[in-house]
Amino acid sequence: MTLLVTGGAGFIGSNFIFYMMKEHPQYRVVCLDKLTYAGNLATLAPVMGKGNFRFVRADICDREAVFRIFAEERPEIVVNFAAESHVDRSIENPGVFLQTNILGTQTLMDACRKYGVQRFHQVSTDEVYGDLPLDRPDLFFTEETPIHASSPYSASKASADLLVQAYCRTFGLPATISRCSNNYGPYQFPEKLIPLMVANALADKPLPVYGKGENVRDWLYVEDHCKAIDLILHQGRVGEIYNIGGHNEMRNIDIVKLICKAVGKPESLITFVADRKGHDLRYAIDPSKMGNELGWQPETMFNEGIYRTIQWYVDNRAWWEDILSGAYRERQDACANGI
Ligand code: NAD
Ligand code: TDX
Repeated sequence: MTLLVTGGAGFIGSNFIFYMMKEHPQYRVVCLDKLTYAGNLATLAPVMGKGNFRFVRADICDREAVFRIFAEERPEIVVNFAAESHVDRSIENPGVFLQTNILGTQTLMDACRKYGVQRFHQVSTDEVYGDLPLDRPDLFFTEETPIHASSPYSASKASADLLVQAYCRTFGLPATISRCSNNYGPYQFPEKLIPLMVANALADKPLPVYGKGENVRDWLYVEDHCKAIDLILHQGRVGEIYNIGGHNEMRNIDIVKLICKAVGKPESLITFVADRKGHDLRYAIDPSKMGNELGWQPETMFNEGIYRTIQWYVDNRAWWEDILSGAYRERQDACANGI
């Protein structure tokens, strides 16, 4: 079985590669990644030398390169994590989000059609549903909730989802889609809330909380997301959407205060800054389809996972300091061309 993972040098994709190589040691795993600012080849060091792993630097929008890799590897399963993923960047510069997240997905699906891939899985997000009000804790996103994107990022992910459904219906592409809530864990790029706050706190820098910090996110430990995708690939029904989340709603301000406490820094570092434009108020996933159909349940509770994660960033300073200094880009640009 050959599994092609796009975006595997990023946060969730790398965790997924580690998970799949541990759970399915007989699989060949090919990682296709452009190594944008968000991709870090050093993250993949634990698997780089393995005989059943190959890294290819390529852009999912580059039709010729994508088709060549499919011709060489003939993957049975393709999981698409490759995306521009940061909402704030999509507000500054939407174009590349439309290019990668929509047209890149189309290019991959065209290659899947040509080479008869058995399963194409699109890693989507709960952000395609828009947001929920703060004063209605009884409301959750189900798979039937209408798409209602708020940011250029979520609009691009929603567009890709519509295209996946269209390819499934029109061309019979054997596709599935998962929509997960906010992930946390090791190897998350230090522009996202949790790693950014840990890095800033450790350096005694201000902790920029948007607005009043009352926005709510539904946090899931990254390995639970990886396990859910593995289940969908092997037991999920083609043409279906699966919501993934662990009922772990937290206000941003409470997470930032928890981080201050965990690393022994004063809450006076917290600085309230201008709110994100169009800032979604609350995300909350109803994951009952994953539980009822596939028997999936999150294994890592937030109280345990968040401290393990904070400790990982404390113990792996070199990983994120290399990113903050920009050294990782120079090194991988010098060595990764043509891999
Ligand atoms: P990330 O930004 O950490 O990683 C993205 C990876 O994709 C990087 O390695 C980058 O180099 C690669 N990439 C970007 N453009 C590319 C292109 N054109 N061609 C090939 N590779 C390219 O993202 P992440 O947080 O790991 O998210 C992965 C996926 O999961 C995304 O599709 C995202 O929408 C989705 N998702 C993320 C979360 C979350 O909380 N992080 C939650 C739900 C869904
Ligand atoms: O400096 C910050 N201050 C702050 O208050 C940052 C970076 C974020 N925030 C807030 C904004 C959000 O309410 O924290 C919350 C989380 O922000 P992000 O880490 O940027 O994540 P979010 O916008 O919720 O999107 C994430 O989850 C869904 C991922 O980045 C997406 O790729 C995924 O689809």
